[in-house]
Amino acid sequence: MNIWSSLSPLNYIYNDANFKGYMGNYWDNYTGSDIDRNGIGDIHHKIDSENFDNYPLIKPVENYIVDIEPPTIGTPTLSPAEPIENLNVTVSVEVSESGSGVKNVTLWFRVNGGVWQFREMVFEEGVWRADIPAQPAGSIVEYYIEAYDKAGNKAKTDIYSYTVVEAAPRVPSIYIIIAVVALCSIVVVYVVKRRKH
Ligand SMILES: [Ca+2]
Ligand SMILES: [Ca+2]
Repeated sequence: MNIWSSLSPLNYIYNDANFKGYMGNYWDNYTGSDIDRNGIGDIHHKIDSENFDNYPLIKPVENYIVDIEPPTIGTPTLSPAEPIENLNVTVSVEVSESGSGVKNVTLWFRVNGGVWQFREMVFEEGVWRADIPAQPAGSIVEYYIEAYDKAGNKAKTDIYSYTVVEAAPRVPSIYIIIAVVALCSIVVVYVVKRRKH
């Protein structure tokens, strides 16, 4: 007896919906129906007295997209590269996909070991982006990225982390103005004094 269908369940798209299941062959003399509309005949197809296809395709193969490869997620980058207190951090990442196409990319993060939260990433200028909200200095932020293709294959990165640093202390502008004025006065006095000699 031969095997007439896939050895394991496959992710596939049929009529714009995704399914997971065993897939057989297309037989133009198959007489069964497809009540549950998954593209697979609801009863087996009898090939001869010894051979059956338990998962006959209800339509020719070109009506199915089989995709068993999950998307590939690149290494994410942060902006700013060194996260500072009170500033959102934008996470950007490239995702490549063959087969059914990317369905969604999600950024998961947690702060100081708290509850995992997520943001849906948005595709713009060739990369997927989402923001991690601003955190106080010293916070440890862990994050990872998850991507699904349209056939339901899932990819996930390692967990990355960063520690939020303090913003550099800024000199209030009034002190800069005073310093500049003071410096100019010294120069003026010096020049005037030299001319008197
Ligand atoms: Ca069916
Ligand atoms: Ca794929």
